[in-house]
Amino acid sequence: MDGDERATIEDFFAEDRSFPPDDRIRESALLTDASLYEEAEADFEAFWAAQARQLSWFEPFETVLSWELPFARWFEGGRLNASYNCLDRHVEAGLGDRVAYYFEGEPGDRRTITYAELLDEVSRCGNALRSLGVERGDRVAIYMPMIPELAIAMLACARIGAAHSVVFGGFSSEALRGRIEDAEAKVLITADGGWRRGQPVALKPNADAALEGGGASVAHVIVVRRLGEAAPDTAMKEGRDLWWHEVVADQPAHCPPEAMESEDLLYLLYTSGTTARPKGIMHTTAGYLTQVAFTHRYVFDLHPETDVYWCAADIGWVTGHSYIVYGPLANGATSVLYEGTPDHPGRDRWWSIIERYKVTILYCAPTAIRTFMKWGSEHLEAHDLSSLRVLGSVGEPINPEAWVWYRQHVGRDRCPVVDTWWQTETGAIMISPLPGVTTLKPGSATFPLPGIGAEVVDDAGRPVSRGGGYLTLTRPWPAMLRGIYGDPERYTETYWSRFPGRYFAGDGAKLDDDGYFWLLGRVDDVMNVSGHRVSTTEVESALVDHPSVAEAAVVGATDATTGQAIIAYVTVKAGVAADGAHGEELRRHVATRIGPIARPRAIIFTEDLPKTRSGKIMRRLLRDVAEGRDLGDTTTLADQSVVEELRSRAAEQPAEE
Ligand code: 7RM
Repeated sequence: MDGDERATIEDFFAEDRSFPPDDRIRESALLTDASLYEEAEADFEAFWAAQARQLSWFEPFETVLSWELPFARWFEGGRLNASYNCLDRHVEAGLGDRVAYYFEGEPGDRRTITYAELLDEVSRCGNALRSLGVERGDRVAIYMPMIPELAIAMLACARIGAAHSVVFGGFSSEALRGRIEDAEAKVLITADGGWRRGQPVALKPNADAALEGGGASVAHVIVVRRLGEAAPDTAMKEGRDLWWHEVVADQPAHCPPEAMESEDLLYLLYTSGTTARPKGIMHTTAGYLTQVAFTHRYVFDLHPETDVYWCAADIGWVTGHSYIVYGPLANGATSVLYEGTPDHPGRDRWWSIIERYKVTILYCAPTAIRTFMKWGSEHLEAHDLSSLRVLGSVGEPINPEAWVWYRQHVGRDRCPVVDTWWQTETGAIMISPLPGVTTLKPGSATFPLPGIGAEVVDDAGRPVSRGGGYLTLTRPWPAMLRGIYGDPERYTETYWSRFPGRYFAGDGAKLDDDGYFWLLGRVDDVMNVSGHRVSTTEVESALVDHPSVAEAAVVGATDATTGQAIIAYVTVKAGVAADGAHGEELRRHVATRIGPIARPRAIIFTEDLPKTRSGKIMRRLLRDVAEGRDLGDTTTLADQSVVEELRSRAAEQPAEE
């Protein structure tokens, strides 16, 4: 390129469809103009202070923000309790009979839990924890399936001022042990097991294994009886283990909430780094609650009196913490909570849930949407989805074609799709449209929310006004992580050192001519093809743009001539032939859609892609498969068999064209 410097990440994919907010949404939307953006730009601290005042405080805060880069303290001097904000204040306002959760278990069992009932249960659980010696400032580990007791346990911890550390129920006993030990948890709350694809899956044996030869800080284990007869051999250790229904049910239903300081630890959530020790991401009370409540209300245009909201994530992931538990409850919303998988007993389980509860807001991951695309739209068509009003997406870049499919088949062309970008570390949504305000472009998370500062910068940290680069955050925000538990240096080093004065999220992004943000995936995944820096997301979007493709994952494999060559793993829709001729057609399609430099060297057809439990494609594994390397640690993989399958397919591929 004539000695010119290459762009940090190049821009290939152009998407020109756009959707202004329609009248139906605008008629009742909380917000229909840019006033909130203007208010926040004029004085972002005053803006966040106004949001914080929407919470109930035992003591009002004195300062809004003290910022000693990279350490922020929000709303100091104030005292409040997260569980009080999620429960008591609604009951005191006369809303005790409002449904907090419609729970549906995978086998079809159902429970409706009102705010008054939830407050009752949380209080009993809080008293049970106190009776076992858990005090303000302690940590409690939680390892459970997606049942109401998981949310109850979290809120009970918050009520008595103990920080929870939820470990996703699909993780191994070693992962659980490591997290218990890092946090020095006093109590572990678990269950005999849960239901998955029609089968009982025991959990208590994993909890026992985690505590064997480790986890010495745990004095007691509380066990919810979820499987009952289906897990007949649940062993209970004398003196250590207690059944939830014995220790919780007998407690008084009054449990005074601790008046916590704004910056007291609310919870730890560990992110599984691929190689290094997991990082215990720290979230504190007031700033976190302020921003999750604010974003939940405005991003989904929540009308708590009438909406039925469903976030189909797992509570063990940050999306569940912020948008199944704290955000919706702080706003007095009615939510659906579903235990199981989308294909049990049939591939229309989600649509029957939406029909039954008349869900108005659905929030889920692109991986789910692409799976439904693969299965075919006939599973949706038999169901009445007319209650839906707003659709959300989170977890990965959503390819424009998947976005359009979601809008068309789930939203029946009537619902805005809000693509929400954020991380465990940010605690709450950062970049997202607002349904009544923003003109949507399929595949774009659009703009930073009011109060948020985000910029795309080049290798040298200079802001770019158009094109690709690194996504950075330019000022503190209330729900930001306060650090990595026990390791302040790692916090500074990991998030604040690559670009001085900026938080660097690890993601690539580009800005288009209208200033829209387009997320381009992790910068570690950016490929270098003959000196061109190509994002995996753009090639994947070009593949999913072909009518036969449901899902694609692209990686760069070492190549003697071009540095890296693009290898594409592709899942086709039901009924499409996955043969060599079709592979050729897809290679051509990518070259035409975004340019010859992005033409994959090989297309590998596959039924499934390796994904983490939260549904993110594991490109590292695919790179290893493509380059024939040993796979290393695959314990965070949702389905181990996928990799073996892929390895044998990759071996069938010719090395060169
Ligand atoms: C909420 C969550 C964070 C990473 C993040 C991105 C990716 C999440 C989007 C997205 C493109 C989105 N927390 N990511 N949302 N990429 N568009 N709307 O996922 O900590 O588990 O993951 O997920 O790479 O850095 S997380």
